[in-house]
Amino acid sequence: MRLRDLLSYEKITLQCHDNPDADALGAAFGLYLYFKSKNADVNIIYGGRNEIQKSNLKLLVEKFRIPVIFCAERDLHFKGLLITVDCQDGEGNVTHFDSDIRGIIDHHQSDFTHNGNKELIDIRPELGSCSTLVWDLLNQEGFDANENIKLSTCLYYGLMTDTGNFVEARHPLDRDMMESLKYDKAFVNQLINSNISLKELEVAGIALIRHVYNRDNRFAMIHAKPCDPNILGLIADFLLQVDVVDTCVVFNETLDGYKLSTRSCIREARADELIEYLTKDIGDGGGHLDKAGGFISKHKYEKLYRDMDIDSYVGMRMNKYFSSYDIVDTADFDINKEGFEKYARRSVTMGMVDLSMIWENGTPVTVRTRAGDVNTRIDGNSFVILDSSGKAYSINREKFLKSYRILNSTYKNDTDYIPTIRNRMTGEMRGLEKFIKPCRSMQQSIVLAKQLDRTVKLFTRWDENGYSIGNKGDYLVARIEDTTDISIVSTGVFKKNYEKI
Ligand SMILES: [Mn+2]
Repeated sequence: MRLRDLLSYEKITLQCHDNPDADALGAAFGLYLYFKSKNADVNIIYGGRNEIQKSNLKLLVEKFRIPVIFCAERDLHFKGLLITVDCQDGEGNVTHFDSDIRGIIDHHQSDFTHNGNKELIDIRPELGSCSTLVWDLLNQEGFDANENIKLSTCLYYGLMTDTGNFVEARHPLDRDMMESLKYDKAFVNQLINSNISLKELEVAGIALIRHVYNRDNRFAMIHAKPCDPNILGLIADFLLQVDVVDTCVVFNETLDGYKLSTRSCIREARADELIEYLTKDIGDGGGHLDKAGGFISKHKYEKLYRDMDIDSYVGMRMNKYFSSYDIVDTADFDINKEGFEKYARRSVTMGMVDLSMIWENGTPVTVRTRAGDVNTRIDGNSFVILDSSGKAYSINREKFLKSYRILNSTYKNDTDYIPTIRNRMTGEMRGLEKFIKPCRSMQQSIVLAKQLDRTVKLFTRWDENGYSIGNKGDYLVARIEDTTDISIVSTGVFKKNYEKI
């Protein structure tokens, strides 16, 4: 979708979901300002039973004069194009309004198939907020959100509240936006401090009293009454501070599903992995080692767990999680006893970047790809390699020239994010694409590998705190020169890159 292509419509209506939140308002406001700057006839609306009530949202709308109109009536027809923002028509929290033609700008997993005009639909469930999506669309049109502090603050606050304080902001675009927006810090602080109503304080209090504790696996869980999703995170943060609680999950029901928030303070269980386990096949989730959040779709839940209430389900999955894996710690793991076999690595095309081509020596930089960030400092010898899954690694010039050959073709990025490089001193960001050259490993490297028949958590010596997880079917791969250097390779990547010898 390109926003400039929508300018041909004589009238544009941006519809937020009922009870709009900061993300819906921020995203709609961004679109509104762009269309307005092009002299389009544009409005922001929402329907439902209630006008905005939350004090932080009222503050936001009033202070920034977001021109949002509440439509209590249902039988309305909107001329021209109606775009649902941060939502999709047919969802429980979206009042249906009639219109000539429809579009969607949203970041929610869709339960529907949309047969409409592709140019009018942009749905990206991988993004933490709809504000991020709009920010990206605005950037494509050269519309800089930082030129309007009201807008930059709205987008920032939208992402912040939709991702539980950035905990669930896991797409590189989310981080790009978060790091580059120049927002009104004092005002965001004011918003943070008018986040909870007295009613919600009571909900949180009752929730804490009604905790369930599991002694065997040292976890606690809470089923809270309906409340703003942000409050789940607050309850979970509090719950984790209890001395006998190592991990916890707090959840509640929404119109079309359940919101969940997980926390962990132990090395053996990551909060982001817990949330993935709890939402597997029925929703999605993500976050960090210590904090994460996610969503279960009622529609999908009913299909798989019709006879189980949500409390039993969460308790069952939590217990199952703790008995679902083995631990491999490379510090005391004897590879010779484990039935590893020899494989040769096929030569595959990767990408390389000579960082000294970009900025001068001494510059601290972050290379960002879909698979994560790599921090390094440019020193004349610093190269970065992007492997076939898009993951970046640092490598020095000498080592690179010894083992790789640069190819005479162009590098193809297969992910939904174009790699970037950021100067951590100045904040300047550049697209990496034009600096990437394809390359290929010259040596055939031999490894020892073993396919997993059960989930494994791998603890390595270079990652003191975290672990990487290998699922059934994945491979443990050890370098033949150093058998304590073990990593996990997914089934698909392994089959593509290795062959048995
Ligand atoms: Mn949202």
